Amino acid sequence: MDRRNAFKWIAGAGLAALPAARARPVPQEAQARRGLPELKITDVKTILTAPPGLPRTVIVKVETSEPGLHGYGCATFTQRARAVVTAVDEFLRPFLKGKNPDHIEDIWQTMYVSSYWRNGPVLNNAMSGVDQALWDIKGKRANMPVYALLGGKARNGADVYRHASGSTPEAVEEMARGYIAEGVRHIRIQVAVEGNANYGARFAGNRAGGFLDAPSGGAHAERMYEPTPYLLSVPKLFAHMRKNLGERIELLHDVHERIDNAQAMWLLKRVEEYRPFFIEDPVSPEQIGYFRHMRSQTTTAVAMGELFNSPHEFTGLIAERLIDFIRVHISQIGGLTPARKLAALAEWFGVRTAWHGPGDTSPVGHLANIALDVSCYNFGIQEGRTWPDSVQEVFQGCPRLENGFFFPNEAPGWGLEIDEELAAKYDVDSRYDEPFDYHWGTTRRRDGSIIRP
Ligand code: GCO
Ligand code: MG
Repeated sequence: MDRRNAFKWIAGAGLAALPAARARPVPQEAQARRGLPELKITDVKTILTAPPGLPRTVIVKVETSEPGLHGYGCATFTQRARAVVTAVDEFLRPFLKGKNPDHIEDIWQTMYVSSYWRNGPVLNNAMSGVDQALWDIKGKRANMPVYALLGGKARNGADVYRHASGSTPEAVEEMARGYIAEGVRHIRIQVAVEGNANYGARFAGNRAGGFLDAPSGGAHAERMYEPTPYLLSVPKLFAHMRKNLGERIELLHDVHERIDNAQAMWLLKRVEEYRPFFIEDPVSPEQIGYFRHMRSQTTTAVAMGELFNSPHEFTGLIAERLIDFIRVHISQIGGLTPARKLAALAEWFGVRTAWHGPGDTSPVGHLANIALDVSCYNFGIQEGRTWPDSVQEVFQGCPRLENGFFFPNEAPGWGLEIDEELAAKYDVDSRYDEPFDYHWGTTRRRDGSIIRP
């Protein structure tokens, strides 16, 4: 057989073999063999609530064909909560009804590409709500907490950092000492600057950020921010805290991307001597190309990523080892399914996790953070908080914070139940005078130009 004929023969044989191979169906996972009934998703609902202590909060509830078996997931994109509700109620609900909730990976992949355009915050949060609810269901079905499904505990609890802020370094110190007395070992420090609406601390009417006050309104009117006074205040704050708290406490700081690249570099170098645990979001996501330069200039550890939506934003930073902590907001990237992959990717490159855990992450979202914290070897730190009774009555099973550690619930799934009637009583309209949080992007420089964000 010459070469051309041999090729024809191989190609022919291949073609002949194909129809038979195609005709054989790939066997579906046989649930029955494991003694489990085949499940169906019967409904997908949203719970939009704002009990005092939480901003506009969106939870997805997935119900199944097994009576009483349901799951909850965090879909809280508080600034645009109602857009997420619409995406879940009007798109995902009909899309998912009848699907088998056991196939979490397949459902995630299907949701991910089903709009063709992807990686936006609204759809990602909607997907997260469903995804986390499916993990909750899976855990209940397996009679295990979610962390156990992820491989079990690699540590007993997750070290937490708390926020200390104030109008002077002394006030920040006092607040920090309160947390230290409770056993906390990691403190994020933010100090206000008079006349400057910088992030994380207030000074006599100068507010920063968006959702914190409710009802919103007039208080947002004037917010002026200049980078230089802020910049100069940070090393002084670190110096004060190190001098007074010593070396046993870890200190963190969030820049919140309000400065330019050169200022960020100056700051990272200037605070090196105080050994920050990390400096967060030194530049905006638009400037991720700058991390290579920062890396070559400073030993200060950098955390980045709460604003990331897409793998295109973080895979390069991790693979090039340009950041120390990945600080993604789990619902913002689409839920637990992509987050556990991100954690695994980061592990191989020595990047540690510091999942975003602010006030606008629901207790369900915090439980998802903690499930990863305790089960992933490359855990770094968890942003933590506690919840007032008004929240704990709605979200029964909020994570326990003790001695500076967050602990997962031991009950199956997330180990959390929601009082839906009570949730409905804390309706968003009665707490807020506007349907959305419009107050990000309202901080301006002296000359009137907008500050990011
Ligand atoms: C942090 C944050 C948050 C965000 C908030 C935006 O905790 O590190 O930067 O407080 O500002 O989540 O909605
Ligand atoms: Mg932050």
